[in-house]
Amino acid sequence: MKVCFMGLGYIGLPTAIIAAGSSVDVIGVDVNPKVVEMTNRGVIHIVEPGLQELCSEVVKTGKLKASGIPEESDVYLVVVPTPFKGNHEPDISYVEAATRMVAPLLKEGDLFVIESTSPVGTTEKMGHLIYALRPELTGKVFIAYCPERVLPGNVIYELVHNDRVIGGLDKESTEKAVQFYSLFVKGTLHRTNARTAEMCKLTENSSRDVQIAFANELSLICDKAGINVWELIELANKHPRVNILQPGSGVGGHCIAVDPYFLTSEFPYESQLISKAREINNYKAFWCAEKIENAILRFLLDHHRMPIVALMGLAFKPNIDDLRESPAKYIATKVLQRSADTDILIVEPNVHNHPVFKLTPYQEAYARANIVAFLVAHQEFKSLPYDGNKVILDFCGVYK
Ligand code: SAJ
Repeated sequence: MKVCFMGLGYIGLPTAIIAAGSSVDVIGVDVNPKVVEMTNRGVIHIVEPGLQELCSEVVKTGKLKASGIPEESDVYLVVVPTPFKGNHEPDISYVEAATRMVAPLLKEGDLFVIESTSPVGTTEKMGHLIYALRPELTGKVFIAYCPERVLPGNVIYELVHNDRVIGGLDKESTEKAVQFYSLFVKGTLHRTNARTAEMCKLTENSSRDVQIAFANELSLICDKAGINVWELIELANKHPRVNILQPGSGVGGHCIAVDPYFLTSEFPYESQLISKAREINNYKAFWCAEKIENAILRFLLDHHRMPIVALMGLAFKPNIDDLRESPAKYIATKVLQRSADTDILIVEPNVHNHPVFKLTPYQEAYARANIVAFLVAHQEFKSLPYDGNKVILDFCGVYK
């Protein structure tokens, strides 16, 4: 069996590698020539624990090849980004472009699956597009939606062990997709229809966003009330039916900070809570930036000189190199703009070079700074000894 992955990004690449480790031959397609070239050398272009070793292996054995254009296969998986445009409306143009690329290659009995997070109804739309482009195949291709659910940083384990929700445009498509995923997924494969599967993905991420917003709201209340929010949450979570998440510098990444808008843009009147959670989580990053700027002013008033400030972390969450929709990046940009006359050291241990930010090693930045703002709870930071002579703004519980 040959499988064509459209997209070799944070989800497409690991899934292609895991699939290639099972009994199938994989062709991975990406529009970025650098990604194609690196993958063909067996080198991964993302940071993900354990993935490099697996990639070298499947490229060496010839089970995974990369290319800029798709090849005729038996299964096609669309794993491209779905960002939003303008007014937080989902942009499915990459999904559509990938569908248009594979349509000419499809033959009777092939399986076409969308994994990209998509607004409800996208799989139906792509089904119509395929049959408009290839009318002779109408009803003869199996078409399904199966959202990915893996957590960056733990992708290899979760790709194999997480349960999956699989929804076909018809029962036969669901069954065909279940057969395919059972080649490399050990978790349970739950059958449904395409619309429910699409909605399920949006529900999962919106649910997490709402829960994090609650933790972030508590952190704002606690800051005003002079209460340690980390201790508070730990104590409240001792209740058998309470399970509060952790506050941080905001919510980032390409999933949780994006997917709820797929619901709020389409169902604006019905999604009041989801919409408010987005507002709170966005506001938290703004609030952190204000706190840092206030600390700089306070230092200036107290010491009659500008402080050295260390901003610790740029990634959207701990122990990864992914800066997409990162609240820490937003905070750093804002503080740099507003405090141009201050010596600001930017730290991100998981990134070597950044085109915009000049990066400083974390130990050096911590040692030199008068004000240290922890924006991401990277593992490395936890080994830094707490220095009471510095102003420490611990937004993400490094020292909790
Ligand atoms: N965060 C907090 N407090 C927490 C947990 C997370 O502030 O207690 C922040 C993180 O720092 C980060 C953001 O939330 O900025 C999102 O991080 P995350 O770890 O919650 O989620 P992602 O974006 O890495 O992955 C999510 C996962 N979805 C759910 O947990 C419901 C993952 O399973 C999905 O596959 C992924 O989105 C996706 O691709 O949709």
